[in-house]
Amino acid sequence: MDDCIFCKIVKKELPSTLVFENERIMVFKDIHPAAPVHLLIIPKKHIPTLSHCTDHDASLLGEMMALVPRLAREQGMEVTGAETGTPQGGFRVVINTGPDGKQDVYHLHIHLMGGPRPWKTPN
Ligand code: DGP
Repeated sequence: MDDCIFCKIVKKELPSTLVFENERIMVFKDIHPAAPVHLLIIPKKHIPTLSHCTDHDASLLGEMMALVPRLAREQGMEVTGAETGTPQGGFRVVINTGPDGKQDVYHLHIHLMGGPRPWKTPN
């Protein structure tokens, strides 16, 4: 998509603070962080919203989601102590979808937000 901001980031026509990249996926820092750590996980191919995904995208979506614990660990926000009843750390995973879902950029992305509270976002 010629006028898609995230496609331009994928093509390196726009700068981003890159955290991870492979043939199918990019992860970079959100330009307006809502938490101490705020990453965006995107597919390199242009998919406008989660609502446009089909069974054919299951493996790509799975790969994107499977990156979350690895990124969380690398960013120091993995959950520890849950087994002993004293959980610490953690993060939120959000996919805003469509106008009612408050999506602003129409290139599928997973928000990964975490770090010590309080954050700007409610709850
Ligand atoms: P959403 O509302 O779910 O569509 O979130 C879009 C996010 O994308 C928002 O948190 C800000 C971020 N964003 C928008 N433009 C840019 C950009 O050019 N670079 C980066 N790194 N993030 C952007």
